[in-house]
Amino acid sequence: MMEFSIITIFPKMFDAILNYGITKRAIQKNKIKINLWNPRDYSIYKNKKVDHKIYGGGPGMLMMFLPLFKALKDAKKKSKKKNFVIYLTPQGKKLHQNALKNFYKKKHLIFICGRYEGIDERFIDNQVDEEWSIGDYILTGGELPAMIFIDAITRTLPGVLNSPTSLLEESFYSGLLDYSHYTRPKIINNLSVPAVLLSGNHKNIKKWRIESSLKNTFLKKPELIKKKKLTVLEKKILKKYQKTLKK
Ligand code: 4FM
Repeated sequence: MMEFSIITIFPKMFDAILNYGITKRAIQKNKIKINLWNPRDYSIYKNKKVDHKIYGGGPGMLMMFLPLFKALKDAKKKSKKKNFVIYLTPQGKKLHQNALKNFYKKKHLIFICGRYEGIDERFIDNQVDEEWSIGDYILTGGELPAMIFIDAITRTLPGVLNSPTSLLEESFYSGLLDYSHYTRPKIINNLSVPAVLLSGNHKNIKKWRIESSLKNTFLKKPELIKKKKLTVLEKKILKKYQKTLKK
């Protein structure tokens, strides 16, 4: 079981992963546990204040050290497992499918979700193990990024998915985009499923999927083709496809 603790002033936002889909089932199956800690519950200040103006001036408010620190202390105390503290910020290392390897070995991940203009630097420097980002854009808080991390990590854990995807199989690792997929019905709005996929000929289906994967990559992310060392078969299929484009 992997444990996630989240320090957030908006714990109800996490209903989105607690109550739906595969993350909900992973909780029911004891694959993951999610604990929520609200810094507001730990504020010693008037009206349970957790933020304050920034020293030196300037617009906006910062989250204060003490409510975060007290919430973090309880989050650590409540679990016997070795913890690892992550602050979610656009300044962190960028999340990528490959980076998930860093996390699924950890027993207890603690996510710090900031709001307002940020958090006191002393908390980052002294309480946070690593800073991580979900991408180069600015959100209003770390809650959505925390949910994205938990969702992406959870689906890599053994026994969580119904049809386990070997990590090696996933298109990210092959260096190409996935092939196209179709389901019932065979014809809809006069559009049919490629005949080879209904033929039962597994050798031809395999070839079609390699071509589909190369075609999708060529059309949507051609830079990946240049980066990847193609096999002899892939080169042959790609050349054949590119000839059909010139005609
Ligand atoms: C972070 C807002 C801290 C306020 C944010 C505070 C983000 C990202 C992000 C916004 N986090 N990847 N992009 N956070 O925008 O991880 Cl206090």
